[in-house]
Amino acid sequence: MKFTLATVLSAAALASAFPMAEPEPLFDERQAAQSINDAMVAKGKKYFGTCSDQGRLTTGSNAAIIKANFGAVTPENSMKWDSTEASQGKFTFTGADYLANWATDNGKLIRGHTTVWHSQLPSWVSSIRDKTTLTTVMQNHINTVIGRYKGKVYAWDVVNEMFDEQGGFRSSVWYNVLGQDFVKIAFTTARAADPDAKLYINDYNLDSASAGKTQGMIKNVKAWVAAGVPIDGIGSQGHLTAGQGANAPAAMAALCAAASECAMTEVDIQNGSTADWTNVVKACLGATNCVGITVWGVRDPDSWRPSGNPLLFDSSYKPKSSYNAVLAALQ
Ligand code: 9MR
Repeated sequence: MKFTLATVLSAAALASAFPMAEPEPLFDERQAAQSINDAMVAKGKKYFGTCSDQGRLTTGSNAAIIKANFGAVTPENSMKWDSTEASQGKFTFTGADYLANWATDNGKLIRGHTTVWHSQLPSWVSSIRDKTTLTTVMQNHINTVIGRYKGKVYAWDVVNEMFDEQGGFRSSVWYNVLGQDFVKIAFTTARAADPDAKLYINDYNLDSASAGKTQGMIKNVKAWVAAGVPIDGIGSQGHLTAGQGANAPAAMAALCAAASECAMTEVDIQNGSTADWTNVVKACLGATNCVGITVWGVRDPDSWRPSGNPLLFDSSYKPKSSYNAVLAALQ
């Protein structure tokens, strides 16, 4: 067809009458020069991952980017207690199944997140005051959620964010009602529910080796493991601010020495420099039992804290200098 002014004008009229939805990518475009997951695996690690969920995976270029550049996904919210068991005994797995099926169909590892946490916890759980009831509720939740994905999940964050900033135990329904026994109950139940999954204790602000919280994690994990609690790994979330990358290698060295394996599980860096990102990569490469790094999202505006552009892709889904710094540090 020959384009005349009339055809162009009528196309414009059509477009304004029927505004198009955001176009889906037609093919798995290669958004970045090279996959950071491939580079990570070439270094002997298991994955370079990110978090996602159904809403993101069906929007823009997220799915294409994850397919091409990442090797593992963590459900950002869909496997949490308030998503899976909002009312007692009534389990819903729509979002969780979507994420798990997407990962399986696309050959991505899954980091399950998370079963025992004080946050995103329905009030029917946090108001329980009886030990036996709370134990049964916890066991049933772990059995049902971890059991559903048995054999499909590489690692589970079984217990999340249980320490306070001094390295003591955070006040939560779990600790207040059950004492530190809740850790043993959670991990033994999780082990039985999926014997092949690596079981993690996960926390934030473990970003310097000398911090009280880091030392509390190390001391307690050593004691629990010595007492037979089946903890396989320590997860350091890694929600960092500019400059904090410098402490990451020593922090990971200390944490990784306390468990069979370790990982950086939710990394983002507000106003992170390329040096910060290089140091994060060095932190995992430097610990032989660090199995992988997960960043907490794909694109800056989709981060839980978008100010400070903390991720590896910009609002146009273009890889940033942070992505290229990660790639360079892996080469
Ligand atoms: O990124 C998650 C955000 O979408 C949720 O609103 C928020 C609710 O608590 O949880 C965010 O993810 C958190 C993760 O599950 C645990 N560590 C801290 C993360 C950032 O808050």
